[in-house]
Amino acid sequence: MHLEAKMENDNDNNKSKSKSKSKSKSNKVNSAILTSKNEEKGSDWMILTQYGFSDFFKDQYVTRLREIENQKKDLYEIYQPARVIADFGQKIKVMTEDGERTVARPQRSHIFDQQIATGDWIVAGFMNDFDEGTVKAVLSRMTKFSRAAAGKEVKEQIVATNVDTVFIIQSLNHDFNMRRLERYLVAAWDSGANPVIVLTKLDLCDDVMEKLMVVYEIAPGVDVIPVSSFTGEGIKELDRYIGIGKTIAVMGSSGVGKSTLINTLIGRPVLKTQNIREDDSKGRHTTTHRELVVMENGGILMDTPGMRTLSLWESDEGMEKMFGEIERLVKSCRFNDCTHHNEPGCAVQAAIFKGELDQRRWESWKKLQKELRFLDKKKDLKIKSLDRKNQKQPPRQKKVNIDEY
Ligand SMILES: Nc1nc2c(ncn2[C@@H]2O[C@H](COP(=O)(O)OP(=O)(O)OP(=O)(O)O)[C@@H](O)[C@H]2O)c(=O)[nH]1
Ligand SMILES: [Mg+2]
Ligand SMILES: [Zn+2]
Repeated sequence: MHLEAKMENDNDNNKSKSKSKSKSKSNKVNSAILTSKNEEKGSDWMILTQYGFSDFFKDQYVTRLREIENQKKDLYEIYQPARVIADFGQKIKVMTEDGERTVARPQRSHIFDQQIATGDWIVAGFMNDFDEGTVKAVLSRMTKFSRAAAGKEVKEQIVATNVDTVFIIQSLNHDFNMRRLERYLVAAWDSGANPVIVLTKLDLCDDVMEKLMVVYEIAPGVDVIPVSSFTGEGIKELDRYIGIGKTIAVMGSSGVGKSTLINTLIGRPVLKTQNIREDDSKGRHTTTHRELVVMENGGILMDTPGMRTLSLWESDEGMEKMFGEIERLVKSCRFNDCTHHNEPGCAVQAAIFKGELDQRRWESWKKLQKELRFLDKKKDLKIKSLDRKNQKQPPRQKKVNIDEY
């Protein structure tokens, strides 16, 4: 069933169940009051462990829970740790130890100046078993995959959080684009997660070895796995990244076969998929929201909508990991302010001339650097304008009337 529809049904079911569950409700109140005590005793969190509730989050939860309980306004409010498993805009679907629930997206305020993204761990507050809950706190993240939001405003868009491995997907027939792949790799490294390149639609490709060589060249040290969801070839190779409580985010352009791959790994068609367009081989943006699916034998997979563009938000480790040799060359030019065009002693031009640096790779680095520098400037301007706004106007000088003397 499609998740949005399922969510409505779940709510209906919850409503109809609520009466019969009224007894268990009071138990739940008790169990929730016990929640904080459970942590101290070492609750086993059977379900949430499968969703990645590690000590890193448990410790934070215990601390935040104490703070929240100290400020508790409503005696009947129950607090639970929860993971964001799907984001529908105003409604956020979370997994708790008692199963799936819905919480409302908090309005931006001084408490919630941070975004909530799929993958986040939160402290959720519930008044009863069936109503929508509220977000009391967002726990610090282990990893965060961001991009610059589309549009004029300088804004970070958090794509996914608390991800261990990013499967960067490109298909071996269409959408085989190394410049795009470089972007994804930079963003993935910067997120703190481990990137793995997964090349799909192996059954439709006649020159796999050639394509693999091209990829190896731009991403040395990164695992590259060609697979076919249709024939099953290569799929077993992905097992090594899958583990209980480990989150894998599947990212790439529309139509490359992200949802199909997740369905293949799960073994059932849990996610909707759709043919790519015949005229231009582009995807149809079938997946519209981010969503976590847990595999029966452990492992968490996050499906994401195809991204049209991936504009970098910030980079420090990512550029170094991806273009380390260029960053070193640039520093070894004779002049500090070398523009790397035709200055004497330019290490970059020398490397290109000797065939040690690929011209396209150099162009790619320049483009990404330019983009990042432009973004930095825009961020600076934004900070300055916010500072100006926040700066209190100096108190007006009282006009001194000479007659007062
Ligand atoms: N031949 C072949 N086709 C595949 C393979 N994997 C996916 N496809 C097809 O590619 C098309 C797009 O697949 P999806 O899984 O919907 O692609 P997606 O990346 O999730 O796309 P969005 O949700 O739009 O981002 C479907 O028609 C799939 O059947 C594969 O390994 N081989
Ligand atoms: Mg999809
Ligand atoms: Zn130079």
